Amino acid sequence: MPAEKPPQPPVVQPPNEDGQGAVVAERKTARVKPPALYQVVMLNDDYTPMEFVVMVLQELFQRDEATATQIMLKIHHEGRGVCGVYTKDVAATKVEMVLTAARRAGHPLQCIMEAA
Ligand code: TYC
Repeated sequence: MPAEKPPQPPVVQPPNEDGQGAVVAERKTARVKPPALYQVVMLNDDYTPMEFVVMVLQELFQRDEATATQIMLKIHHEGRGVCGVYTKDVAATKVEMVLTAARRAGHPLQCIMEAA
């Protein structure tokens, strides 16, 4: 990633003698970029039980049961599906938590993150 430019000081002209008429020029460019976003994507396999996937979507991605079931069925039919979109660190933590829960339960469930 290229080095970020140092923050620019505001362009401020001090007020006149009488304290009136200060001029503040607005910056042409915004100083902070919105954070990059990543989607957490779950992949289909033939062995992980549907109920386990629905449970993971409810507990780790705060989906209600109907939405979790819809997402699970989309993955089941299309091979992959988006569980949620997060900043980089949050997405990485979600992936790790899914994989940890799946391995503990003995399921081969796969989960990845990719730039949104
Ligand atoms: N295909 C699995 C089954 O038939 C269910 C499943 C859905 C597995 C989504 C993984 O990410 C997944 N039991």
